[in-house]
Amino acid sequence: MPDAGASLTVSPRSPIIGADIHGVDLSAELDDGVIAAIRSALLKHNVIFFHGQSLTPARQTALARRFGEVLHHPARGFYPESDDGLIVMDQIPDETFRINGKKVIGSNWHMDNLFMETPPLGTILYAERVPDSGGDTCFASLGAAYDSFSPAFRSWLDGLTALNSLAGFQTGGTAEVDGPHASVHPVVRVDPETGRRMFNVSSNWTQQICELDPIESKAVLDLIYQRIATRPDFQCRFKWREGSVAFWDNRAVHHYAVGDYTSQRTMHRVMIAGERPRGVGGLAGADVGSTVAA
Ligand SMILES: O=C(O)CCC(=O)C(=O)O
Ligand SMILES: [Fe+2]
Repeated sequence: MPDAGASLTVSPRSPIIGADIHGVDLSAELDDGVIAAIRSALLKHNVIFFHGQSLTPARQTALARRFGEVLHHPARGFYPESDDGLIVMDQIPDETFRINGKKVIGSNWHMDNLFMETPPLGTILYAERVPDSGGDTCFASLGAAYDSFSPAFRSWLDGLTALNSLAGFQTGGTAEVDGPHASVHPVVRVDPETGRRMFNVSSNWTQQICELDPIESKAVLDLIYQRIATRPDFQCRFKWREGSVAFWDNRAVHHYAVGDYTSQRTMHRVMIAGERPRGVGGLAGADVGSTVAA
């Protein structure tokens, strides 16, 4: 039987972010060499796209498990999850592109679950049904955004940590959460495999830079978020078809689910567990406590 990934090719979308992967059937049992090639494409391009796939929930979670443990969402009531950890996001926004008055899930620049002590390594999203038009997902490189600042500013940021918490997370009710609601992480994370430095803050979770007062913290965070959100050269935008798969490195990108559609969009989502983020010189939130400057 031919190997389901023997003819795998990686086509970068730009030198900065995103690549399309062809020649692999994700529903098949893939050998270690193919998984290693996918993993290395993910680390290099930060988000990778597959096309024309056919994934049952069991196959999708089996695929995720080749890259790490499946991560159950710690906030109960986010979305019903299968025992395997897969959720089905079924969304039809109204003509104002909102669902029950709230923004479409993920329609802001963000990382997933940064409030956790060990935020997800990545997320695998599979399109079961796509809207007639709209509903793209955008991705922005946190490494490119970091690199674009001056050396002096970067080295100052390298020594900072931030408090990330679930506060403000919209669960539609009182959030019951397994594990801590908040974690302190370095503002700049170093990828242990590539050595790449990248921002590790996200407006939906990051409350404050611990070493700064609230006004300073807001100004610095806004500057970082603005750089991530407003530079198309650090971004790519994915147009979904039925059977498309996006696999993003949640440590390396912000993503934005554009909520501009009014017909059904059904996505299957699995998160992969990650490790505690480490910063420059091994800086870790656990080493600095969780107090913030008043
Ligand atoms: O629906 C999408 O395109 C992505 C939504 C999102 O933010 C997520 O699944 O983490
Ligand atoms: Fe997300």
